Order: sequence, then structure tokens, then C-alpha cells
Amino acid sequence: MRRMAENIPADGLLVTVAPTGAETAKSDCPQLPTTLDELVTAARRCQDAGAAMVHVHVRDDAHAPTLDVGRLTDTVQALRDGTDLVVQLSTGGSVHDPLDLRLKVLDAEPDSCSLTMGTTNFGDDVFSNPWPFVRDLYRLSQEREVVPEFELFDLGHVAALIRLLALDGLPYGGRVHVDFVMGVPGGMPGTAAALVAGVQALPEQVTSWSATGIGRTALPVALASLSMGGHLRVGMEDTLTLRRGVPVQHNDELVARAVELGALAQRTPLTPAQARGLLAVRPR
Ligand code: KMH
Ligand code: ZN
Repeated sequence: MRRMAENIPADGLLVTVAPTGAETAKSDCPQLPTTLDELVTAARRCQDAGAAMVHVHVRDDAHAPTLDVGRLTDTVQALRDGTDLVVQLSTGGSVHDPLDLRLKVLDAEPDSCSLTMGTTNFGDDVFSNPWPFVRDLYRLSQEREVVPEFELFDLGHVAALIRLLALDGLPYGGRVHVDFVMGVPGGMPGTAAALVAGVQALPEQVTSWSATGIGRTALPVALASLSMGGHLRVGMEDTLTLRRGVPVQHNDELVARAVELGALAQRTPLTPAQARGLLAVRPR
């Protein structure tokens, strides 16, 4: 792995929060932040608890996932007004979103965007990321100067990342940040063994990596990531319970737990400004 950016403490821990996602219905989880006000409040609380980046899925007035560019743009602006967080928009959307709309997400001018490195079975559905789409989205992110976070759901996605970087070069800003999304039914399991295999396979251009475990794999993945010096993503997109029978009420509970685990591993949460340096996002 290449050297980290200047002025980023070696013990720094990037905590990303994914507060909403596209899979959980508001009716099943009324505390899920789905309105703009709820999202900004949740993001602010998460920043206060130690998060430095927010991974955003937007909902419409009926609380259903949407990729409406007007809403995405307003959301980016509201998060910039209400927090200092690095704003990352999901280009994954929901499994039902068409590829052309997913490319349009970059019109909302986020700091960062997710970029999944291949198609994966996703529960009973398919999360479609054909290779030509991956390349189109990557080249668009370079053109628009938006820093991608490469989402790796499977070991094959690491191989695809190696191929992409060889063909199309480095992202805007020159740093390469990846996130292992583990424990999706159909993707790699949320285990320490799978994470070790993924990290060992990363190309040398990668400058930072984080991991998140879906559902009950959240804790094993977080502990495995910390044990290897990785960063953490947490949030209600991925995990709705703190432990069996104890629902998450606010995303900042998950952020606070990540910070506590980090403290045990002698890691200090990065500030949003430090995260901007780590990821080399464009100053806006
Ligand atoms: N909602 C999933 C189908 C991303 O945000 O880029 C895809 C997802 C990944 O959440
Ligand atoms: Zn997402």
C-alpha cells in the first residue's frame, strides 16, 4: 500500500456513517432517517460522535429510494450547510435503479461517490454492475473530479479494481480508497478470514481501506478491520440492531460504538478535514 497523505496521523481512524440505505422500509423502522431534516440531524449527530464521512441514499416524500437529481443536489447542499462531513453519494442506489440514472448521480456534485466493482447477488435480487458501466462511471468520476470509494462485495471485485486501475489510471486526487462490504447474502462472508484474503489481494495503488459487515457480521468485521489497521463504515444502512433484540435508535449509537472500539485499538477518529486529506477530495 502506498504512503498516506501528509498530516494524517498514523493512528487515525476514518469512521464513515451510512445512515439510511435503500433496503429498509420506513414503516418497518420509523427511526430510519429518510427525510432531509432527519438525515441532516442524523449526520450532525454522527459528526459529533466521531464520523468524518457520510454515505448517502436519498428517499422521496413517500420514503422510497430515489435518484432524483434535484433531491440529491439539495441533499448535498443541506449536508454541506449543516455538517463538515465528506459527502459521499451512493451510485448503487437500490437494486431497481437503472444504470443511466445511477450515472446521473454525479450531476449533484458530491465530494465522493460509491463505485461498486462488479455485479453481485444481493439477497433474492441482483445488484447489477456490468463492466462497461463500471468503466463509464469511473471515467465520469475522473472527469467531474469526484473521488470514488470502490465498494468490494467479493474477492473478484478486487481483481476488477486491479484491472480498472491498469486501464484507466488513478482516480481524481490520486488516492485510492476502498470499502469491503461484507456479509451480504450473495457476496463474501463477514469474517476475519475473508477480510484477510481481500486485504492481501489489494493492489499497491490502494492508499486506504475500510470495512463494514452487514447485520450480525458488523462487530466481527469491525474488530477484524481494526486488527489490521483498517477503517470503519457503520450505520443503519448495514445494521439495525446493536445486539440481539436491541434496535438502533439513532445512527450515532453505531458511530459511538465504532469510536469506542477504535479507542481500544488505540486509534483516533479522523476529523472531516483530515478525512478530506486522506481521500484527496476536491476543495469546494
Ligand atoms: N443498495 C445496494 C443495492 C452503494 O451504495 O453504492 C447498493 C449499495 C451500494 O448500497
Ligand atoms: Zn449504499
